[in-house]
Amino acid sequence: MKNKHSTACPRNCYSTCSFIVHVDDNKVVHIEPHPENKTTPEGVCLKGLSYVERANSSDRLLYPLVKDKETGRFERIAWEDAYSLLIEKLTYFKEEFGNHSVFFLTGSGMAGLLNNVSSNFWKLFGGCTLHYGDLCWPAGLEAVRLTLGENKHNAPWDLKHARLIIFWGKNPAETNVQQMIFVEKAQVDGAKVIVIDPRKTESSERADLLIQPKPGTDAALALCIANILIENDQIDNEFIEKHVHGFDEFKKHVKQFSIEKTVKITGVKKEFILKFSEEIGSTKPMTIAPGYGMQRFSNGGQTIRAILALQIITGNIGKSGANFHYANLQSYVFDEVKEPLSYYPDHDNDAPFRRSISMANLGENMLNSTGPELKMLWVERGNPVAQNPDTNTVLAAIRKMEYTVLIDQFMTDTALEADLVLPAKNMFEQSDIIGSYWNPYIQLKQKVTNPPDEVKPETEIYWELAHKLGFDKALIQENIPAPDDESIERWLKNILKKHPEINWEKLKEGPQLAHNHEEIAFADFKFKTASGKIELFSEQVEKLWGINPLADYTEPVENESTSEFPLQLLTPNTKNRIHSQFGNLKSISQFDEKPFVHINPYDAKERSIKHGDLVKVFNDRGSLEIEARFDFGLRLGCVSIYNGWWLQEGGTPNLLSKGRETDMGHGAAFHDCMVEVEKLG
Ligand SMILES: Nc1nc2c(c(=O)[nH]1)N[C@H]1C(S)=C(S)[C@@H](COP(=O)(O)OP(=O)(O)OC[C@H]3O[C@@H](n4cnc5c(=O)[nH]c(N)nc54)[C@H](O)[C@@H]3O)O[C@H]1N2
Ligand SMILES: Nc1nc2c(c(=O)[nH]1)N[C@H]1C(S)=C(S)[C@@H](COP(=O)(O)OP(=O)(O)OC[C@H]3O[C@@H](n4cnc5c(=O)[nH]c(N)nc54)[C@H](O)[C@@H]3O)O[C@H]1N2
Ligand SMILES: [Mo]
Repeated sequence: MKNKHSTACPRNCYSTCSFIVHVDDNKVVHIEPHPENKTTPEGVCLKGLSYVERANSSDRLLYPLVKDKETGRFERIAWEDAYSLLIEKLTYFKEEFGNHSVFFLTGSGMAGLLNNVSSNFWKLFGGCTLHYGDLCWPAGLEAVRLTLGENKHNAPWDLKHARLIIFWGKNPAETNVQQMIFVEKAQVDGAKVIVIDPRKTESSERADLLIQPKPGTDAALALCIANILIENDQIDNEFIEKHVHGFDEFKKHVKQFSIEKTVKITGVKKEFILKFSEEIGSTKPMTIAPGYGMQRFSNGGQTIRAILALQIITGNIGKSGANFHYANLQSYVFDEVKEPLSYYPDHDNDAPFRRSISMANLGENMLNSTGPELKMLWVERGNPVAQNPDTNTVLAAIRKMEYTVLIDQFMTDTALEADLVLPAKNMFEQSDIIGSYWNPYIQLKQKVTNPPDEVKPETEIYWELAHKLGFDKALIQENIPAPDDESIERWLKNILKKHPEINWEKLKEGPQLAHNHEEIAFADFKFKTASGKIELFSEQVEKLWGINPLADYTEPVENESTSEFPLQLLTPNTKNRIHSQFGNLKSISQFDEKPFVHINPYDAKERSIKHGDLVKVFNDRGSLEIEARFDFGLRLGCVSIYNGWWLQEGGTPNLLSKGRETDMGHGAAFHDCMVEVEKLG
């Protein structure tokens, strides 16, 4: 039977597209744009289109697999046997070593409110070890929260009113393709676009100016520009007077960032610095869209604060076309705390959990866990072997576990390390509600097909386990929905009860604007900071993170002078994958089958490397043997490998990165990473 349904993409991506799926005989056969989402009118990207292949892929995991300890091979087992193993292991580790010997690890592979069911299960279990911080964006979130009070920005479509758009360490032409629609509209109306990125990117190809600083030095560049703008009185004094706390201290502080000093730190020519500050000083309204890539340094939080300061001192806040586009959490209406308190590991808001493992330091923290030692690992929606820093240490930590359970759709690098692999549902096989960190919509990702016979959504696994473990029936009923569609719907509608403004029937038709959506963020000039004003000087920054209350520049911990390796490794995102997903599909791998490293031909020449040569990229943490590709647009001294590649495909760049936290927010400083490249053969 053929039919059509509205749904939305649950991947961890700015765009969070709405789309319509055509289903024929329980198979997804076609995907088309959803006309009602104002931010994604042109439809999904190639990854979205590849869902047709992904849903029906012959590589999908379709039944439970257990590893034969002797041969290392996986063998199919029945669900009843898988449950028996799970009960046996969970009971054993809990009784012998305490429930905190079980570590529940999740990644960002699938969004949705039903993910909370897993926490409910682990609470009923008596608690377990969790992790804090995350791999993605927390340094910047914390930087914006402590400066503006909240993470929100103008409606995405308002960007067309900006006259100056600065993509600072963001590459939306690949990572937020839908944003380019509004950039083009602004450009048609005469807007200028500036890109700040050590790489020449698809976004910079559309720009009027590209500035290529040395990675990790952007704070110095921003503070220098602030100094020039203040000296030239190209700032909004009235705005500062009314809404800004700490301007005098800031003004004094930025004097140290002279042009000469900044040229030395950033490697950006004086003429470029002057041109850049002239554009900022003379063009309004201005929107800066800083990316998440740039905050993956040990100085990432302060870098975001320094760039945000330019938005503030020029008065480009609270107006059409004028705002700081970091993250828009206006559709995160279901989170009890918008700014997750789990960023503070000692915060005791969930007493039965022990939050001792840092996502950034996953490998080391797991290896060194005591009281009790970790014994059993349960991974869901994540691929930490490929995506967490320092793959070799992560591998050692997982291999030290006595038992590892993993739920996924495919046999990933992390799945290969597990003792028991359970098949995961895909986005079409269970309904759920999702938000977005860019567009202001709340959406229903609808169930449109039944999962294959032996694929069970996580909620069903928890439901069965909770019963088999003999947990209190009333508590199970309350916390974990029964497997049938009605119970799932009831569970979701129950959450909606607290939000009468969101209508279930309307959600089935398409995206709904979050009721608290503000077209222009901060138009009321109310800032939820300690002082009630925008904080250029933040005592909280010092108190919570022990760093300068003013935005400051410090060198990345790993750099040319602290490392014996001369090249700076960048590991950005790429168009046709979301992190470690999609690369295994033919519609995606037809473009690139194996990982490769981009290198500037001059750096390559010094090493006698030619385009297409097999090279070794290495440091003291690990190495990859991959193809070298010339990139004339890459800043000298930098090399770049997209993140997301699997070990099975030829290696993840995280073999080279170090587990290290950012200066605030407990993010991961992937880009504090020096390497060397040498020709092989
Ligand atoms: N297609 C696609 N889209 C995605 C994703 C994906 O994997 N694929 N992932 C989603 C997720 S989870 C995230 S976090 C976002 C991230 O997407 P973005 O915010 O765009 O971040 P990145 O791609 O990590 O980095 C963006 C740019 O920052 C540059 N950069 C690195 N270091 C520096 C620096 O020191 N200074 C400056 N100025 N620039 C620097 C890189 O060269 C890169 O071009 O994308 C989301 N969207
Ligand atoms: N070197 C370097 N490393 C990075 C980054 C970088 O810039 N550089 N970026 C970091 C960032 S920003 C992020 S967000 C992380 C992302 O890394 P992760 O959080 O690990 O996310 P993904 O790789 O997108 O997906 C993880 C897995 O979830 C699985 N999955 C999908 N849907 C479901 C489901 O419904 N159930 C279950 N059980 N599994 C499912 C997918 O098949 C996939 O194997 O990577 C980080 N790693
Ligand atoms: Mo991310």
